[in-house]
Amino acid sequence: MQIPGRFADANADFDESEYVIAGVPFDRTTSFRPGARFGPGSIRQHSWNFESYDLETGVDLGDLRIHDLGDTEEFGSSQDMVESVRQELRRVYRAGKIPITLGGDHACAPPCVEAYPEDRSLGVLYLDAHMDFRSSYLGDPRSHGCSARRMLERVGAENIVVLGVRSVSREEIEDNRRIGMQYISAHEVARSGIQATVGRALAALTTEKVYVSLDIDVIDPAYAAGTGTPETFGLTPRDVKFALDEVAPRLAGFDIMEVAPHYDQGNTSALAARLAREAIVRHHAAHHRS
Ligand SMILES: [Mn+2]
Repeated sequence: MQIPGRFADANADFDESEYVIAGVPFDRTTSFRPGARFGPGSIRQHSWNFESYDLETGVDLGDLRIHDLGDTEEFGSSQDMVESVRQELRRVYRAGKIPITLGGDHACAPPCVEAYPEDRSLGVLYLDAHMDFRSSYLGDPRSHGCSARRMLERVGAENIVVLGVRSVSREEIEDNRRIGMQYISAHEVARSGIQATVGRALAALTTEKVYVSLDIDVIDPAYAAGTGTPETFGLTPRDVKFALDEVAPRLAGFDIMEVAPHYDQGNTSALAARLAREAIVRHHAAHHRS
């Protein structure tokens, strides 16, 4: 079988679509091992592994209006990438659609939030092993080590919660004593359970709409080794599924970043594809009850 280049079940054209897939094959700010630029293609390829019918909701992805924009153009600097992603996603939000962006390193995520209409408030659920709270990293304020900080500057400290973090520098923690970004560590998730911690995170986000940024490394490398900066003591795929299921009714947009497919046998790409489908199905089920 020849696997098509688009995301599975993305059969709608842009104008009629409700969900829009976009790939950002950019990984030039990767700090450890590279390869996330191959994430969008691999996630798309693995999306064809799954049935279009969803057991839990009864939703059939084949009935939904999903469009695949393809990849944003190849970029030079991180600033070029930021401009290009913003421009692409502004069009998606303006048309009232939900973008699902496939990275790319985590530097590709802040422009997805920055593109959201300025006159509307937005919460962010940031799922990541790392705090990504440096004001600048290796001379680049658009590095993937700064992504939560850039988003916070856009939405306000009260409107972002980091969940699953277990890696942070002293400087980030000290900066955050002053700034006050809310976070729940992976250790706290293990202690208190995913239900309680996701409940707390979503209660803290008081905006109607929530953007979800998923760095695949929030999941333990035992399940998701195909990533650039693996960190042990992570969440399980099921934990992340639970978080997505809970937040989906409020979903404004979603991204999956840092899938670097060459470090495993496709497991991480398949997981990412399945989680993208989960978010779509759950959002649809919450808003189109039959
Ligand atoms: Mn990370």
